Amino acid sequence: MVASEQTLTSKQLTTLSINTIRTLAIDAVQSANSGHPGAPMALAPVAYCLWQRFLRFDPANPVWPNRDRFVLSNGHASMLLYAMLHLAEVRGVNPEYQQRGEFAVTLDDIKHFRQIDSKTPGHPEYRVTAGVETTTGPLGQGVGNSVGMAIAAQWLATHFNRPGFDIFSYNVYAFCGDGDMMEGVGSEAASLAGHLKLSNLCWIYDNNHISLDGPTSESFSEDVGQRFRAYGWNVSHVRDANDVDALAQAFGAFPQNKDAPTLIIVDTHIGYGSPHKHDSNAAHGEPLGEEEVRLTKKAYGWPEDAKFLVPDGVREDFREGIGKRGGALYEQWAKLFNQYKAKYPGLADEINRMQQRELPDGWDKNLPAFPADAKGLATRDSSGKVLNIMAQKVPWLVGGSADLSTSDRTRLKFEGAGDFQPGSYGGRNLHFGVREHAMGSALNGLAVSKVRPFGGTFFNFNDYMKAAVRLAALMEIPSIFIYTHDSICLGEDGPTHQPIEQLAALRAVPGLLLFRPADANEVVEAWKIILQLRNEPAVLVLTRQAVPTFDRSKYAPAAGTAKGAYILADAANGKPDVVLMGSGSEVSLCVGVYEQLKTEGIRARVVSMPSWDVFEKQSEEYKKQVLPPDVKARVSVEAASTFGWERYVGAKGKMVGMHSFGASAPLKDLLKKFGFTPDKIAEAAREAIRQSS
Ligand SMILES: Cc1ncc(C[n+]2csc(CCOP(=O)(O)OP(=O)(O)O)c2C)c(N)n1
Ligand SMILES: [Mg+2]
Repeated sequence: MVASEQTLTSKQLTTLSINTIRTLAIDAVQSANSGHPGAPMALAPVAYCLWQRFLRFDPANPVWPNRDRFVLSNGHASMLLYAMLHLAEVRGVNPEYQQRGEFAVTLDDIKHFRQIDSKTPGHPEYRVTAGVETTTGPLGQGVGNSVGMAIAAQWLATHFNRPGFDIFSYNVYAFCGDGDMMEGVGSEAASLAGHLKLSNLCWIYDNNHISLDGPTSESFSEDVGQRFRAYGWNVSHVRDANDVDALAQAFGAFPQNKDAPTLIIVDTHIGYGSPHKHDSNAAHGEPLGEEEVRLTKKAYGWPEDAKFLVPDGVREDFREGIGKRGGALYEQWAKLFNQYKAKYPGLADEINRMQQRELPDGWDKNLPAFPADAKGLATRDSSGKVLNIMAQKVPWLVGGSADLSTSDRTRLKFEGAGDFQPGSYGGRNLHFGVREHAMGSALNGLAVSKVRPFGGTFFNFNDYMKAAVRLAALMEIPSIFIYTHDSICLGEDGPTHQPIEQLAALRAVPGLLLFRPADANEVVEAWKIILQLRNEPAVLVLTRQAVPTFDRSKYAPAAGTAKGAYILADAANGKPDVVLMGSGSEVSLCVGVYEQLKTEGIRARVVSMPSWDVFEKQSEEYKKQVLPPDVKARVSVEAASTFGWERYVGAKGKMVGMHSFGASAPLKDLLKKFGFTPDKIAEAAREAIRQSS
């Protein structure tokens, strides 16, 4: 129904705006000849009702720290979000969060849905499009992120709010579908949110009984509402997605619940309005096709030939709704924040630094320098010490473990660190329970909320949360993943717990910075680099067993860690016969062999390589200095898959590494069985020299 603005009742205007969202989605998907129109068509009234009447979001200030967060966890419905961002006239921001006055999503962007370099990629991507709060598409991640966002909101409120100054009071809304409900990470996240009683969290479930393969009755038959009640959620049900008043009632009831998250189950028909809406394939996962586009538009009372039409009155409707309401809310907050700044300058300064991902002054004061020690200590232990010192300087460094904090040393133990639990949302120790995937996803939600998150588990269990680690890299957000028990050297727990290919897998993730420090002082240096990251996630890979602390008066300073790889010990004349290289616990083995070879008159060099990723960023000149091209005799030593070391050892080199899943045994027996002994490594060095000469 398109009529002139003057003649429209408010109900008619609502329908007109909702149908504009729908037809923009239909036209964009048709024009791209790819994408999912069905979910946006069905969810348009739900998004409209939430944004126009409830969402506390100022389109002119999409990075306002106290805005409500909207997450589209069913990211395949991306056109719904793009249509909302366009119609609400949300403004663009650059990576420094400066606003440039332009629109986040123009009509032209919508016409270029899914095209190269557009603001409208196939799935919503954080940092590509202003107003997209997190990257979604891998189902379950968005809802997982939303739990981290809700944790962040509670933590921020408790840390920063003062009487009369509710600086942080925002809610987190996530749209989700059957896929999000079926994915394990969604269930883990829901269970955690229920335990934590995150009453600022509202999921809206698109209950359409269909997923890509067909009706969900083929694969999914539990009572979702009952499941969430059992998790401790408050559950409500809206029987018709087109009943905007019923939706408004459900959204209105959400903030009344003070001690539980809310799930609103909304019954919908995918591809609402299309003539084949009950056909499982129509409007689902593919464009409608020109003929059906016409028929659908006809059913909406739309001009059948109009494309990308935004009828008169629709933009005004959004300006009058979310525009006016959101703008006024922001103005109120800005006034309040000015008074807060005058009264609590220190706290206001913290908020500003967090938004820019800056650190407090003096954040790197009091860092330890570990004295040389042949016995040494486990890098998990030095990391735990450094983390506890740094966390006292950076109040918004918050994190926890997937039930292994006593092992992975992520526990913050200083006075006042506290536990994040219902009723103590200022605590800085998060307890994720045995939920690695939800932990990873929640950490990313915390990171986009500008709280600086870390999370720990055993390295092998990175596999359980890899999808979230990968997304942190894609999103360019500084989540910190701490993994201990980093090799077969963990010992008796055996092959089920011994990581082999994890280093190779994570080194292959673009933009992810992995550090496997060799001793306590490399741990300090790694943490210094990690804490300063703003756009990259980091992985810290740490030992269970003690490793020697090198005598840095004899060997090179640990500051070389900042270059990713550095010459730790060198041939007297700087012209080595052989280069020994490795990371983590195997570097001390290399140093031992270096000393042994010296007594035989063989000049070796030891290169400690805590981070391939950082090393790769160095100049060609530096790289050649560390690994001289004319020295072909090279040996890598790492108690992990050798996959990838070829690039550093070259055709004539040798690789000492793992080719199986390890074994359950005491450390010394494992080292012997798998060849991580000075003799074997020295033998490899001699052979490399022979082969290359
Ligand atoms: C982890 C993951 N697995 C598979 C997919 C592929 N996929 C995209 S949409 C979809 C169907 C999801 O069904 P539902 O959440 O009910 O959304 P609806 O089809 O109802 O819009 C699938 C399987 C995905 N995006 N993410
Ligand atoms: Mg579905």
